[in-house]
Order: sequence, then C-alpha cells, then structure tokens
Amino acid sequence: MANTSKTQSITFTHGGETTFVLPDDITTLSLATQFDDSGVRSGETLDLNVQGSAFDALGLSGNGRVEWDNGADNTTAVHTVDASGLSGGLEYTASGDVQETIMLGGADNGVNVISFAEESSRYGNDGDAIDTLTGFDVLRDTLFIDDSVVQSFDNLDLDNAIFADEYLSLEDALTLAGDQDSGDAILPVFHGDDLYFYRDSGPEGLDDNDFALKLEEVAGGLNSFSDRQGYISKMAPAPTGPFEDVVVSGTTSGTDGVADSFVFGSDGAWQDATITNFELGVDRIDLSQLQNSAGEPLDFGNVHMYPDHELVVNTDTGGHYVSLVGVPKYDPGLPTGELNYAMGPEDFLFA
Ligand SMILES: [Ca+2]
Ligand SMILES: [Ca+2]
Ligand SMILES: [Ca+2]
Repeated sequence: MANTSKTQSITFTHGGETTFVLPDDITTLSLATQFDDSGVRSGETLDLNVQGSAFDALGLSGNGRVEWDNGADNTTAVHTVDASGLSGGLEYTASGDVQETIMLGGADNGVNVISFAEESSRYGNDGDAIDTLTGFDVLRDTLFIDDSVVQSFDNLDLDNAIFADEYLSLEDALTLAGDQDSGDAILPVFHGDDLYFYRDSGPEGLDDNDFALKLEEVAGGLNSFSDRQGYISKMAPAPTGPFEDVVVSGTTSGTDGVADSFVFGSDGAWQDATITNFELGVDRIDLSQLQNSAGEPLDFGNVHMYPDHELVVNTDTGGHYVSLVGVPKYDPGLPTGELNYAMGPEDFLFA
C-alpha cells in the first residue's frame, strides 16, 4: 500500500476547534480556508486536530488563519506541510517524532508563527532529525525556538556565524558551530548554499540532541529576525447593524449591546466630544454629513487615529478630535501600524 497516494480535500468557512479522523487510505489532506472579511480581519483561527493511519502530508491554502500542532496527542504527526498557498497565516508547532518539511509562501504571504521546541528539530543520527523550514519571511513571520522568539540582535549570534565550504560534511560544519562558545545563543551556519540554525546543548560540542534547523529560501536578511506577531490582524469584525442614530455632542454615551450609529452633524457639535462606550464590532461612526477641505464627502483617508484613543477627522474646517474611550487604535511600534487599526473603513458611514 506504500505506493498509493490519495488526497482528501476539505474547505472551511469558519474558524474554531475541529477534530476529525481521515479514512485509512488517505495520505494527503488538502485543506482550504475561505473565511468572510470579518473572519479574516479578526484573526479568526481554525484549530485543527486530524488523525489518519496513512495520513502523512498536509496542504493548506486560503485566506483564513490555521493552527496546527504537529506534536498534539490527537493529531497524526505529518512529514510534510505545504502552506505556501495559505495567505491567512499559519500557527505551527513542530513535532519531536518526525522529521518535518514546512513550506511557507515567502515574502508577503500571511503572517506565520512557527514554533520549535529544542527536541523537535535535532541533529539526530547523522542529521536525520533536522527539520526544514522553507519560505520564512523575516519581515512578517515569527520563529520561536524553545519558547523564545528568535531575534537578530538578541539570541541570534551573528558575530560567530559559521561559514563552511560545501566540501565539508554537514557534520563537520555543525561540529565547527558546536566548538564556538556562544552560550545559549543560536548560531547561523552557512554550509555551501544551505543555512542552518544551530544551538549547542547537553554535552559540549556537537551531539545528537543539539538543536539544528535547516532554513531554505529565507525572505529577508538574517539581521531582521524579530517578533512579528503584531502583524496578526485582531481587528473586531465589521459592525452589521441594524443601527440606531445617536447624535454626538459633548460627552455622549451609546447603549451597550445596541448597534449605535454615532452621527457627526454638520453643525460641528461633535468636535472635541467624548464617546464613552464605543463598542468595536457593534457600533459605527456616521460621517455622511461632513465634507473635506475640497468640499467633497469624506472618506477613510480623512480619518486618522492616535494611540491615545483619539480620532481625528479632517473636515472643511480643519482637523477635529473626538475621544473614543477604551478603543485601541494601533500599535505605534510597527512601521505599518495601519495594518493594526482597530477600526477600518467598514466602521464608518460615508456619504
Ligand atoms: Ca521535527
Ligand atoms: Ca551538545
Ligand atoms: Ca452600542
């Protein structure tokens, strides 16, 4: 039966925890996520636990976020995970029981978080337990090794990186790495055209339990490894109504649990107002009575937000502030903070 290969294809339209067992003859699960916009923008996640006696390869695609723990008790540890077509992002935990190849989509393809415990990718017997990670995007993906994020100028020892000619064996190259005095840091090891991350543990020098991971087709430079989890969208789902109008003036409160449409009127009474209980994902803001400096209806480009919970609306009379108490705006620590705006165009009514 070893030569047969049979694929089962499944599409999920929602996140949540899902456990199922594949028929005995299925070797490959081809799984697609097709979430709606709200599911994508809120970072809704499909947490999968799948078992199958012949199951050995997982293919992932689609716009929804997927969590896969290849070492989970109720999951068959697969050798191959191809997430190169998954734009929704992968949360992956590697297994200590199998030698895995994990394929990601390279630059600008989803925000992936990949976790290796030390024992899940080891040198093993002549390198037979080293996992391979392909298409990691240093600028959008996060790599954990033993619960610590790999960060270029923290626990990644770039100063002592090993450059080994390809005529050396992999064992020789990693032996050079094991001879370095890098403490608990992770050493990059260039072996010919290949790149490995190596960390010595246990007895000093290379042995079968030392951490080793092969990286292929890394997108971005070795000096940019960082915690990129802030790029995972956690915006509330878009509000859907039906709405009840609340005119904003001074200190204004909506009704909890009711879809309020906070109206910014043409008389300007909303300027410098405070909305005390704006509910993300439920309430919206109605800017349809306002115009920009060119006398045109406003759009999302006229709306700005600051980390201190203030909304700025640029109208024909200038920029005016409204405080939305308790509403997070974005993480100012990231250069592309707009990815993490708590409110998108869907949260506003424009003319
Ligand atoms: Ca492994
Ligand atoms: Ca060692
Ligand atoms: Ca409300």
